[in-house]
Amino acid sequence: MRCLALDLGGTKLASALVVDGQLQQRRQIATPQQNPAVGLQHALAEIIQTYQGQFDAVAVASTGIINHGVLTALNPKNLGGLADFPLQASIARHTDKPIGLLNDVQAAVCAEYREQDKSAVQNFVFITVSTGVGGGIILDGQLSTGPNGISGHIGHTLADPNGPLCGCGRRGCVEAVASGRAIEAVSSGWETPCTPKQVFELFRKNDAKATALVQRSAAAIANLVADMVIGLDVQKAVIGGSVGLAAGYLPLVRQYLSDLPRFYQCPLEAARYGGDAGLIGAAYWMENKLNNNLF
Ligand code: ADP
Ligand code: BMX
Ligand code: ZN
Repeated sequence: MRCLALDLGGTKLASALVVDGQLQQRRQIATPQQNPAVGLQHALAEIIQTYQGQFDAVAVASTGIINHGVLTALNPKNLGGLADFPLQASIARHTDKPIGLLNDVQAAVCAEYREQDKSAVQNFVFITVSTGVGGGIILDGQLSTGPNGISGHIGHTLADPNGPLCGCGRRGCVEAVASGRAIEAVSSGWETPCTPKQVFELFRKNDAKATALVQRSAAAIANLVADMVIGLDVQKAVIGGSVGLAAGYLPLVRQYLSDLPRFYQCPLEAARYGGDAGLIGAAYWMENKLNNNLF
C-alpha cells in the first residue's frame, strides 16, 4: 500500500509517501502560526496536491486530541491559538481515498513498538519533548487511545504545583516546565535571547544558566517516566522530539531516573526513527486499520 503520511506538530508539518515502511519524497514546512486555521487548510491542500495520484490512503499523525475527525488542542498556544480544527473534513475535500487520523505521539509509539521484542515488552511508552510534551502508550501490546482520544496526554500531568501556568489552563504541567516552548519562555527573556537549539549549544559548553534550564526539563521527564513505570508497569520508554533527541539530553534524563528507587526505573532509549516516527507510525497504523488487524 502507498500511504500519504502527514505529521502535524506545533512547529513543523512533515509529509511523505510511505511504501513498505520506507519513506519517499519527505517534505517539511513550518506549521502555520498566523491565522492557523486558514493556513492549515491551504497547507493541507497543497500537500495533497503535491502527492496526488501517488497514494492509496492518507494517514495523519497530529498534535492535539483527535476525536471523530476533529483536532482539539489541549494547549491551543502550541498551534497559534487554534483550539478546534476539522482535520478529516479538510483533507476529504481534496481526496476520496480513505483517511485515518490519530494523535502524533500515539502514531510515533506504533512505529517504535513495532521494533520491540513483544515477548519481553508489553507495556511501552513514547515520550516526545518537542513544542509540547506528548505521550503514546502501549498497554498489553495494544495502542491505548481511550474512548475520547485523550490517552497519552501525559505532558499535562503535574510536574510542579507552583510551576508556570500551562497553555491547557492547569498550573505546573510537565509541558510547562520541560517542553521546547517552556525552555523558550525562559531563554527568550535572557539578556541575549536564545532559541532552545542555542540553549542546548550553551548547555553542551557547560553554561550555568542553560544547564539549569535543560536540567529542569530533564528532571521533569525523568519523573514522568517514573510515574509511567509505577502507574502502568511500563517496561521501556522511548524519547523523541527535537528537544528529547538533542545531544546530551537523554543521558541527563537517565541520570535523574537512576537516582530514583528501582521500582520507578525502566530502560530508556532514543527513538529509532528519530523525527520520522510519527510519519512511519501513522502509515503502519493505517495499514493495520484498513486490513482490519487489531494492533
Ligand atoms: P514538533 O513539535 O512540530 O513535532 P519538533 O519535534 O521539531 O517539532 O520540536 C520543536 C521544538 O524543538 C521547538 O520548541 C524548537 O525550538 C525545539 N528544537 C528544534 N531543534 C532543536 C535542537 N536542535 N535542539 C533543541 N531544541 C530544538
Ligand atoms: C501537546 C498536545 C498533544 C501533543 C503534544 C506534543 C496540543 C495541540 N497538543 O501536549 O496532543 O501530542 O503537545 O505535540 O494540545 P508536538 O506538537 O510538540 O509534537
Ligand atoms: Zn497542561
